[in-house]
Amino acid sequence: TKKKQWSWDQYLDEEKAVAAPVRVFTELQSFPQGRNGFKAGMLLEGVDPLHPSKYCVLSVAEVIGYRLRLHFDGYPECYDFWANANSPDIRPAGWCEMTGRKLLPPKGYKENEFNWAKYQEACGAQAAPTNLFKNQSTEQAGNGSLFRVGMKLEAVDRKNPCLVCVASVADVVDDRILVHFDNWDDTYDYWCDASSPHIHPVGWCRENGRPLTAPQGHPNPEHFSWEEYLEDTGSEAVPSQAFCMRPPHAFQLNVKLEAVDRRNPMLVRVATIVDTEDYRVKVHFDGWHHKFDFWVDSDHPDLHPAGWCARTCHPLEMPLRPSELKPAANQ
Ligand code: MLY
Repeated sequence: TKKKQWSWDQYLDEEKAVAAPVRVFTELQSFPQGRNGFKAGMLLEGVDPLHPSKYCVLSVAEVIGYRLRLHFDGYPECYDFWANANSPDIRPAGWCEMTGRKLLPPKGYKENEFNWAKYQEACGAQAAPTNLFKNQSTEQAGNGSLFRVGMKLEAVDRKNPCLVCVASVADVVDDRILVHFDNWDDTYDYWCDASSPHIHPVGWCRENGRPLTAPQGHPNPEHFSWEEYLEDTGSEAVPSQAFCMRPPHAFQLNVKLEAVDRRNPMLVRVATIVDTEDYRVKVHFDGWHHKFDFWVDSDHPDLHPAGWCARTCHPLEMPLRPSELKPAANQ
């Protein structure tokens, strides 16, 4: 059967809906300037999404439009993940060594045995040329520079968002910091910039009448004192001028956009904002059951303006039509 070509214009017309305007998206969500120059097989370094404190040896497994499937060399494919070509989480081969960071080598290699030149030769693969990395700002943008590794702050645990916890700056790269929760493993860590609504200066909870979650194993968590803790750990608080919380996002209810499908992240789907909070939006995939709706930070790099897929040569999964709704297929 002949299928009419799907178009955003026609769809918005039919649905009497509007697309979220480009200005409500961040730069990393919006239409990219250049092309995705990465090619399958290229080697690079990047942050492990499940352990954000670790930089690992990665290779490009697949390129679709402006997106990349990245593979941990030597590890099973089930750990592969998707990133945009302008992701600040990826770096050229050699970046860790140059910046004094630890690099997790491919499985089977010892940390001190790994050598990029030999590795490229051994696997007959090339490092991704540095000019492909569009993300890396060369300067520490504004307030980012006041953050120093080891300084303390109060931060939302994004896996347990009702908790504001004692945290440290674990790393600083360009204008981003790595937030680490004291005495917890790195699976709760996240990268953010000085404008993040999730980070606050020492004393914020007390000033705002909110409970502060002490470090794991703290002897007296109910009576945590920053003064004592800073003293005992020989650390400083991040200066309060470092924080510059951004204003709430400007997504309106019912606007349409393109969003990565969390259950199958190689797919980008037609979506609608069905609920909003100051810094989060609830995404619904058009034509799909509401049980697949999810809350996400409004600046998440998997949200894009309508037309992003067309512009970046990425397939767009169009909405299911009522006639296509098969109970087994979408439930
Ligand atoms: N129920 C979770 C809570 C962990 C909170 C960790 N944050 C504070 C970094 C657990 O005990 O595993």
